[in-house]
Amino acid sequence: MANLGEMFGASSAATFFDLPEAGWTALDADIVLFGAAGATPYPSVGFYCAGGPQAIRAAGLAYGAAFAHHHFDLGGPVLPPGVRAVDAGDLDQDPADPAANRGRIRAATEAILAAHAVPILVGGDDSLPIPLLQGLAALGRPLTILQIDAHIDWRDEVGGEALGLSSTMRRASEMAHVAGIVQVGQRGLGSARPGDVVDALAWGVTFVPAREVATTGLARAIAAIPEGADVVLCLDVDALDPGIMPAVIGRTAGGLTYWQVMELIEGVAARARIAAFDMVEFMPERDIDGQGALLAAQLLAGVTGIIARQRG
Ligand SMILES: [Mn+2]
Repeated sequence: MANLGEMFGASSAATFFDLPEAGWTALDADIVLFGAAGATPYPSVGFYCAGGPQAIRAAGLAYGAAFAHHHFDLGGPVLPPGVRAVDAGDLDQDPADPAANRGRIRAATEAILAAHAVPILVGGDDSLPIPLLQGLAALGRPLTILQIDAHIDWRDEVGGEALGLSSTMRRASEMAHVAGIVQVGQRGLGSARPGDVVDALAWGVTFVPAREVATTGLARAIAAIPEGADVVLCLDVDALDPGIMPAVIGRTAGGLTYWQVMELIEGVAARARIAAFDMVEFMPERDIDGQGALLAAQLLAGVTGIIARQRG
């Protein structure tokens, strides 16, 4: 079947946007994208987002051939002249060995920081950011997290597992190098109990629910990020409205639009430095006609472009 990528001359979907492949030794780039099928799965669901990185690479095929074209959402090419981005491939994750999975994500993050590049991790489920954030301790600077998600992920444990996808922000709050957390996009019912919200507020989280974004806008969320901070962007794609992002395990109406996510991240990038970005919870089996994968690829390209502009 003909597609846009073929029209522009794309050949394969081996890497994100047909970017150069990179190995883990001698990384030489400004931005390093990599994938992971999972980290710390709950036994009930396993690696349910394992196919995410490959589905998003395949959807990014159209962008690959057009990557040097003018991107109207960025006002120029995704990568300004001289800024290099590479795809280091997927880590070799095993659902039966979560400790080793976390170790590989930490080591990959540290290798990217050692190369003075910005890590972009594509999942995989929302347990991935825990070892990513642990690895980011190597930056040696306090971090502010901007979590964009329908859920707050402040459960202390689920079924005895403290490092799974519902505990990500609580574990982050316990890390000495995490100075602040801003969470945007909450709505409906999720795993959070009333006590989890109390704990998060007591810690100092700023919550900006999806309803506020829809009715009042993004100003309070952007202003909650300290000027000059080092920010980790943690994007769970279920933050987006399921009408445009159906490829998630639990669809909840009332989510964010493409422009709300882009303008939030642009607004943050105008006042702070993006230290890392993760995009998680893309579940190919729930996609509809590839629509969610295209949106995920479009957002990945857009945020890569925003980060690239800080490196140019
Ligand atoms: Mn979520």
